[in-house]
Amino acid sequence: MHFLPVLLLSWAALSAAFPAASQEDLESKYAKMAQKYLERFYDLKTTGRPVGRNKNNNPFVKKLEEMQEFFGLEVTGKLDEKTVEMMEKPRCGVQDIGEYNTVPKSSAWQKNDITYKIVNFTPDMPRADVESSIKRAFKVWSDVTPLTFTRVYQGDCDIEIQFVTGDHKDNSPFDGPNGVLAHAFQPGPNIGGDTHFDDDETFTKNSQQYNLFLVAAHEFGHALGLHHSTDEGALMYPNYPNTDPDSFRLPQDDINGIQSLYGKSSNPIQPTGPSTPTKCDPNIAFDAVMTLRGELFFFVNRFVLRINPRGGESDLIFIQTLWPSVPSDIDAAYENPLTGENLVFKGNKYWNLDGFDVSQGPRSLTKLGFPKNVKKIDAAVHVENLGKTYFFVKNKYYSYDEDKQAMDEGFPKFIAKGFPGMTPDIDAVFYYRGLLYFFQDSVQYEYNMDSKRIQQVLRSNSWMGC
Ligand SMILES: [Ca+2]
Ligand SMILES: [Ca+2]
Ligand SMILES: [Ca+2]
Ligand SMILES: [Zn+2]
Ligand SMILES: [Zn+2]
Repeated sequence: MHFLPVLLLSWAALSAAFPAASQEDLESKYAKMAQKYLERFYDLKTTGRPVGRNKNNNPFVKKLEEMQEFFGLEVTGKLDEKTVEMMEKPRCGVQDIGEYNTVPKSSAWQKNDITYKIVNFTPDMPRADVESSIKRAFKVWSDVTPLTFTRVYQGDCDIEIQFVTGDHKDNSPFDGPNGVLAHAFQPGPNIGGDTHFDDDETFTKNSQQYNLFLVAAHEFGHALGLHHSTDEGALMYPNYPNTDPDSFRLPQDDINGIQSLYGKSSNPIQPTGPSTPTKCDPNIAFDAVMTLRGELFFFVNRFVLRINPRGGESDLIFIQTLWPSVPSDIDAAYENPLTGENLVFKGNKYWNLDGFDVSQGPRSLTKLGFPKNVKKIDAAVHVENLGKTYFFVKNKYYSYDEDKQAMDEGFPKFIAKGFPGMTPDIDAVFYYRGLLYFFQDSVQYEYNMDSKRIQQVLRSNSWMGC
């Protein structure tokens, strides 16, 4: 069985590419790809018959719905655009369902000291980089458990690490570039724990795809007994993560998973990890909020919640997916509709965005006229009808004139003077339809600039349609 890598094309692009093809032709094209995906990852039995999608009790539809549910997509039982897009993402070769083969659910090693062997190397990277990536990937797990990992060079070991291509005699052939990146076996004797990387991929030690450390850390989760997680921020989510490998921290979902198998770390201070934000969490707080071409972007740690304020549709996306060079945990962001640019801030640096491109940066805050002692700003907003951008820093604010491209004289001023009713330490602010929306922890203030007062106190997630 060969899983063909599928190009990332939207429906529109495909229609343009094949103007003569009917919609049914296109759907059947995807149906074949989807059939293979579901056979591979959702244990759909091969029928050999063409796929009918609209019948009741159709195993294909059942499995498709299971897949949509796993990924948090709308469960339609149909091959819609979002489902096809999800299926085209590079991912791990292990199935997304708990019970499979003869391996019992959540098996774990019956010991804490695990041995591994690097059987061969990839030509993509210097050996030393492969070794350090593998070592760091094991450390991710040993940091949060009593587990230890010792490399052996010969004889028996628990986890054999290999770079292979195509059919490599374990009934799970690899598929050439993209598609499946690697797979690993549950703990157990012989092939148990073994981890295989598809060497038709290009592995790297930087943020280019595919970072070996990130892929290995995920696979070792399987080699230690973890299944896939539906938490899209988790390391054990099936798809390749769009996250900066250098600043990687093991998410809390994975910490909870591995500790349920092996117990807590012996470290006196228990490690914790980032949690994936849920938009309807009543306590959600935001790092920054901005408008961008009619949509709202709420930044939370590694993520941005993208909201259509009219349609109520929302998407949780890694910041890095949209703007690869913009870091996590940003401080502030705003849109300047005059220039069509957005600026995002972290520490004493900022980046210029042109839609979904990073057009410039990082540059230093002093470029905007901030004094050197301003090391970071809390929040920023552009007020269209005044042509001013306000920057909030602790209990004060600065006013920047976008026409003159200079700070206004006489600033900073106290927030309490310019925005009566507002208190220091603003988390985030944005401007929408003539009003300002300030955020402090889980509270949002709708502020009228003309009457200089708070019109409404709202939950921070009032825009999320919860
Ligand atoms: Ca083994
Ligand atoms: Ca592959
Ligand atoms: Ca902030
Ligand atoms: Zn996996
Ligand atoms: Zn294999």
